[in-house]
Amino acid sequence: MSEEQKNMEAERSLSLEAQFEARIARDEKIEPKDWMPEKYRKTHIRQMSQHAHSEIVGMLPEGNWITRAPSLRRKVALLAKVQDEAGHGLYLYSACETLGITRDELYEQLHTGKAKYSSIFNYPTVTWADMGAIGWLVDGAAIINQVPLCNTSYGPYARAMIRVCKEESFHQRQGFEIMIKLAGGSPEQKEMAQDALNRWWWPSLMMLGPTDAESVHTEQSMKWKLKRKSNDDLRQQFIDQTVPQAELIGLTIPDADLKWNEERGSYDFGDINWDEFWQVVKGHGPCNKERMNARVGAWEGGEWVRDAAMAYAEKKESRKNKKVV
Ligand code: BYC
Repeated sequence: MSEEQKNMEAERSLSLEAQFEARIARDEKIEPKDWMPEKYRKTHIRQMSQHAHSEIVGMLPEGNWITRAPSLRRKVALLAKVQDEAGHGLYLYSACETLGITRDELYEQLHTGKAKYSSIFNYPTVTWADMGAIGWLVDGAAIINQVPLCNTSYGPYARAMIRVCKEESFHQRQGFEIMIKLAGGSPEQKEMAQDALNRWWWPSLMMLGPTDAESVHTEQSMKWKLKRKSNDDLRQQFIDQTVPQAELIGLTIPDADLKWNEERGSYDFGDINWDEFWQVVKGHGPCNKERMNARVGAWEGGEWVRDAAMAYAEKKESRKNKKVV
């Protein structure tokens, strides 16, 4: 390319970038075939694939309890919730594919540890009350994070989020209902609910990401309207919404420093153990190995199904071609 051509190319992409920024400023949706900066494309693949992987890995801790749900009604609701999560993962993988990455590449990134998934799913589910706590707290935090994403700038992500949020809201209610029942039950049941709240509270706060001061992507993602609220704002909103719910059902949030701040109109809360968070993110949480083994095992175990489907498709195609000749 000559120097002149290079300059023309740079000028063209500058004006494309200016047009792109103007569209973002006007709150227009960016669609898959529209021009977009390479960094916008990459950061969307990063966040959306992390989200998709979280949904798929997130099925594991709850899948653990489907066969042990205490009644048929509970089993049906939990089964439906876990199936919804598979669906969310699939919409999100499809949305990622519109940005020019293949499903196989996305899986490969998860299986080799190159792509992250939410820290929260690396904790064990040891009692039935954990199903309540996950629905109430984890899905509760997810809704707070995801409702603003219905308004994100990338069209396929924003549209996927509308349905995801409706389903998350059912998940949150099924979890809270389990907690209401346990908290109002026998002393042993109430203790089980309190124990689950004690174990899931802090990881749920961490799930919303590092503090704004530590968050490397927030500034740019907010500019591109990929993120509509910062991690700290979402965390505060989650706390303010959840504390009264715990009070309503007679459970205690495990934070001695939690206190209503009249001036700010929200709760002050204690220090989050960010060392624990980063340990979990780096792969050293209580269940990271177990989760990855389950996903990689499912991928390897399903190889023969994929091979058979491909062989069948090829056979069908070659028969069709023979008929045409
Ligand atoms: N876990 O600059 P930051 C669900 C990483 S699924 C692990 O603040 P960003 C559900 C972050 O990726 C819930 N890693 O990042 C499913 C970055 O590392 P990289 C999942 C985390 O993107 C089943 C680094 O830390 N929801 O709801 O601006 C059952 C610096 O962070 C985490 C979504 O994925 C974490 N918790 O903000 C029930 C929603 N937090 O990538 C429920 C969409 C941060 O540079 N995602 N990191 O290597 C988001 O909204 C944002 O990506 C986050 C992080 C708020 C999570």
